[in-house]
Amino acid sequence: MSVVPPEALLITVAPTGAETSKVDCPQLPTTLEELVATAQACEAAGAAMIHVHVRDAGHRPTLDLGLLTETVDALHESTDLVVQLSTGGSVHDPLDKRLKVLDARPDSCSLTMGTTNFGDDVFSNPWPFVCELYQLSQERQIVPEFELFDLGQAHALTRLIDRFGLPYGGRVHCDFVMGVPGGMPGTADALVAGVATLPPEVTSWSATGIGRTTLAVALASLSKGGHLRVGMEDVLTISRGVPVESNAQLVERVVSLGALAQRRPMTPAEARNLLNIADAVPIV
Ligand code: KMH
Ligand code: ZN
Repeated sequence: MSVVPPEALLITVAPTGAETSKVDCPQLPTTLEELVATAQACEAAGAAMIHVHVRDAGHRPTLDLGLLTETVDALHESTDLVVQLSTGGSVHDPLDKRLKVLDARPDSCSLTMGTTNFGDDVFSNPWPFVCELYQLSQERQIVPEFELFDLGQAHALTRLIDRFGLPYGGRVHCDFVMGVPGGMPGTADALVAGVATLPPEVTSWSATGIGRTTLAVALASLSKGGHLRVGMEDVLTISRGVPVESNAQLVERVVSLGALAQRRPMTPAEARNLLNIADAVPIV
């Protein structure tokens, strides 16, 4: 049982992603210094967890293990945020490199529950890969966040838990990623259907709406008692035609929405309780 009060709202920030270029969006945090500054600003604004994609010196997405480890360490040193590394990477990353992400020892890892058309690309997550990544997260004692891009993936979570048992830590936390061209739409109706499809083992869930679905999904999630993910991985405009200035601006906006719903931001320590993540231990 979670000891976190029900009114607390987990806000996860996804500040960078792997699909937007620095040239198109100079305010995207792509260097370690920019990422740390963003993380600190978002923590101050109310975020409790950070979903991290790393870029190389040319601002390109990378799964370089040295950079991932350096990033996890830097975020642990400079913030209290729960550090979640993306195992999704970019649509071009091979499966074997995505498994290696766990070697960087994050608190949490994303784990997408199936293959999705992703615009003109394919975000590949074949069932054997899902099973291998899940078992690796159990072995390495890393708490997964199950990313659900469509309803079939919510159902696949039942199959995964039936076959391999609960995740490390015993809590089952999901994130609905809605509005990807190729996945489920970013609508209240789809969110309601998704929540109804979750297996009973789920202990918490959040939602994020891509692009113009961001507000509809955030409001629907608050209505259903869910948590929220926001960030420049998911949305680049704050209103029609107006670019997002910073990730903290997006966090501040959902803190305000949460306040209207009488939900206060969860602290990072409460998020660790919710997800049953031990205090970060330094890498030796
Ligand atoms: N970049 C997307 C193809 C994740 O981080 O786990 C996949 C993604 C999901 O962002
Ligand atoms: Zn991601």
